[in-house]
Amino acid sequence: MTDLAQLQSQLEEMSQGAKDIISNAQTPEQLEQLRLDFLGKKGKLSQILGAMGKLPAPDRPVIGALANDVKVLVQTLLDDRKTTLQRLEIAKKLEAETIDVTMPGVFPFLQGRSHPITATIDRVVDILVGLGYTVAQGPEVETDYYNFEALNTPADHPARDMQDTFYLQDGLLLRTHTSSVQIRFMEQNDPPVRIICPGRVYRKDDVDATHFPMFHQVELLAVDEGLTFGDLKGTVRLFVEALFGECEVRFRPSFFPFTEPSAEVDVRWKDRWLEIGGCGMVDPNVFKAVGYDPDRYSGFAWGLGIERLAMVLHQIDDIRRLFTSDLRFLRQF
Ligand code: FA5
Repeated sequence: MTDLAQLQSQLEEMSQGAKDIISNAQTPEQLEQLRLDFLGKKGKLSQILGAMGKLPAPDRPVIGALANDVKVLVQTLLDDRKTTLQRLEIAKKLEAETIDVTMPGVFPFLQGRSHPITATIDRVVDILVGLGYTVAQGPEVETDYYNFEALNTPADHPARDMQDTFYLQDGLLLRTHTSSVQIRFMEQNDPPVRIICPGRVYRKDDVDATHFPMFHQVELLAVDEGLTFGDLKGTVRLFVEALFGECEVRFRPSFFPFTEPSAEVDVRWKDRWLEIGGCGMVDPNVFKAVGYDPDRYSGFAWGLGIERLAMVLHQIDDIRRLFTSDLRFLRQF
């Protein structure tokens, strides 16, 4: 005999039981099984509703309403538990897949590095900026005026033969030295001057162990009242020692049209002297070309060959090695 109270208590029991069982389900599969057990065609709720037909007609809506409440409750419990299980799953995955970005990579990463010429320029610039110089730049395609004329080297001057020039069209040329930047800077700036100009230069030189048709120089120019050759020598020595450490330096009297007196700077390397650059006191004619008063100002300048510095620094016996892109060579630096 089925009566109202019996079905009511069965529904109560079902909703109580569902709360415990569903909140303990551990997998989506278990949840699906519970859904079938409670709400499926042959599930508990169907069985209870099946018995409803035997109730007196006025009691049926009471059970119908209660059964509906239980159905909604069970469905809500199933949905909530499903969401909880999904969250737990994600948290578990995140923990398992945590990436330690500080771990070294599995593959040997190929690490880039500076070319020895670039690295040498960087070191040279660092040292000279440390001495108070600032970097100035100029074009590699120059006019005859900036490369020669304003540097006290007119067209018929025999010193033009010292630097065999690549001429371009329309009176242009590839600068043969960074000294052209001296003129460009002084034209635009009043003294005092303390600049360096690292850059590429070009000459029709025959290639050998110490010469290449394209190479790098770093120009230095200081202009002020009262600068002397002693200041120039001191600066060269300070620079060479900062770059190479203890090392023998020699000043050889020389000639440049734009400096007077002039000297070549040699560094002792592998039991022989290697010329690293030229230097001297700025010629008064150069000051006149840029509108500086030569009676008031004096200055010194140098142009050092970067490749030669790199050769001494790294014991490189042939300049061509710096330009052949041989990785076996480059990977040593
Ligand atoms: C000059 O170029 C002058 N402008 C330097 C200078 C500047 C003197 C300011 C006075 C005042 P020189 O031609 O000697 O000088 O070249 C300077 C340095 O460039 C050389 O000592 C050498 O280290 C380097 N050099 C010259 N020709 C080559 C070449 N073909 N390949 C590699 N390095 C070179």
